[in-house]
Amino acid sequence: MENNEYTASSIKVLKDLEGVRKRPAMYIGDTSKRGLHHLIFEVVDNSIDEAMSGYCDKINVTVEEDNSVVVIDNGRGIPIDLHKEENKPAVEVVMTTLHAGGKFDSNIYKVSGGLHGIGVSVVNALSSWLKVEIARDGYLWTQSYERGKAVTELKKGAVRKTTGTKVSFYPDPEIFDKIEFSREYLDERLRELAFLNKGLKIELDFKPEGKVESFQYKGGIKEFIEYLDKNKNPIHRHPIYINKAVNSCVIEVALQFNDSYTENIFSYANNIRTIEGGTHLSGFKSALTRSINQYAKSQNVISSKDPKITGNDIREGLTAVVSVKLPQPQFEGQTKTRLGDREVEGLVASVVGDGVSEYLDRDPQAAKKIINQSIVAARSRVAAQKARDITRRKSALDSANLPGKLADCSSRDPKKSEIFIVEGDSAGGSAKQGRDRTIQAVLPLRGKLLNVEKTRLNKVLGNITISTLISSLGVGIGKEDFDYSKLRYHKVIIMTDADIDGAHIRTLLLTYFFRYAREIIEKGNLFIAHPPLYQVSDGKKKRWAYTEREKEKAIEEIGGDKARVQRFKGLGEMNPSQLWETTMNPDHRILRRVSIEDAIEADRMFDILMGNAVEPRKDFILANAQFVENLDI
Ligand code: 0RA
Repeated sequence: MENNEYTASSIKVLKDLEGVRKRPAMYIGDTSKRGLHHLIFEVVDNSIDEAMSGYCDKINVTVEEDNSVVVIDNGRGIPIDLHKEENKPAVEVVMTTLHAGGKFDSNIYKVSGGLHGIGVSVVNALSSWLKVEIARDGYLWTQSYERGKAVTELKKGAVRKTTGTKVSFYPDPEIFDKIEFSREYLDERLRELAFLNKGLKIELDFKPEGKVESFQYKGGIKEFIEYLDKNKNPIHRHPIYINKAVNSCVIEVALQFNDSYTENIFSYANNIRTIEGGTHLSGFKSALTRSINQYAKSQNVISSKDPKITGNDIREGLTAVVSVKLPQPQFEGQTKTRLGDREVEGLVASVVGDGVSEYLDRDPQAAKKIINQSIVAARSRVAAQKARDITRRKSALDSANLPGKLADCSSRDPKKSEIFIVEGDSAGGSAKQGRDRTIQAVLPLRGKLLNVEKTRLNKVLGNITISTLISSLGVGIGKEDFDYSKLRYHKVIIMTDADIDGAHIRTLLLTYFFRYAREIIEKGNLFIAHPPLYQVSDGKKKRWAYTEREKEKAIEEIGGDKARVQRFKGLGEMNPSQLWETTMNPDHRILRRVSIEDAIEADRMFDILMGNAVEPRKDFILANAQFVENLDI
């Protein structure tokens, strides 16, 4: 009987993990870059759980030369005692059963194994080998697995006084497209985790590049703010920092105002980025609005002619991080990244209200600057509203009233339609003649495009080039006006020259989309055209080359000595049929889709590119590569 039971449960375990191998995407999202990195983050999340419960203060991540991974923490160690029902050591159950972690676990702020965490057994199932080493109960214990199955017993080794867990694994090449980790990708998430878990030391030893990095922030998210705003000018010295535990909820908030016009709030629940916001974020916003208004009123600084200060006014130039930790967070929304727990809203609002009011009372000079900035924002909002009304009247967003420069397509189906945003009139002319006019619209941009990063909304709207763009796309601008559902083309393609001016215009356009029409990027509608770099010919045969390698190949094919190589400088050098053939024809063109992989880095990048700090701009080319991925050939 005993024996039978044991066998039955083993079979169930086996079936579980086989399911993971059959449908890995169900557990880790995909089997490309993101899913691969998820394996490391899953193991790290388990260590983070130990840290959040106060048992661990150091995590080491090593990526070896061969891209195997080692994660070491100094937590309590995975329990090794016998699990009665399964008749196996607890660690083996944790490693070979889906979501087994929770059963043993007393950690209250768990992230792993929950809705987002997948459980370390999934990492085991998707690794060709995995080895766990545990220091616990006075000894070192080890067990090895292959593709999710134990291949050794749990072995008791040398005497050890310390505690901790070491998990080493190699992602299974049968599952993953490519086994190669990206240091930048790991870097960003590990740094973020270190900010969110004050004092925790996380080390990344990335052997393929011979680079070791250490993240530890005694100031927690206060230092996160300083990191985010490195290239901005704060209007008061130190971030406002609030850290309080109420009931079983830990609330940590840091905020600082700078002289830019953008709002930049990152919210988290149990270290998970809540992209869709939720109750913690709304509690934060309402408390901030209330405290600032209350203070302004008490100081009698608002004249009767001034408009009422709204939340949006206050949040102009605000950078904030809102991080809450709670026992069982409820995640809602399309991507399960909105915190749903109702009671959190009031808790955060009361903690933030007290904290902000106290700060304003204590530092009247900073308070004055913050209030002033809000008043100016409110005034220019009213001015912007007027400008917006004018823009709307001038160029109503229906197709009957599109800007003159736009050569529209005949299709009215956004799913099939594309718009090429082209630099300069001559390239614009070629594009208009060369295009497929049923589905391709062309908008030539003339004159200087406004640097939206340095400009307030009403001025952005007054700028003729931007308003032509907005009315062509059909989407409107500004927090209240933007409407994705009105987008008239589902492929928005930026087509600029491959020179410095082209790069500049492209960056300005990207900034506009990032700041004012981010949904177009997020939904995957923004692309960059990729004209060829060279033409190789012998006078008769002609080849286009898009990369250095293609150029070499073309030279070979055309016959070495006879081949003449011409570098393409501008789109204007192509006639309409060449432009169509090389860059616009959906059958052979290369489009690169613009993506925002990491909003934190994207934001910093646009500050660097467009903001005031000159020095970091040198990194431009490097950083830019991150946001544009090859796709859609
Ligand atoms: C189950 C229960 C406990 C800890 C862990 C798992 C644990 C898992 C991992 C994975 C990597 N590092 C880890 N550290 C701990 C709780 C142990 C207890 O109550 O003593």
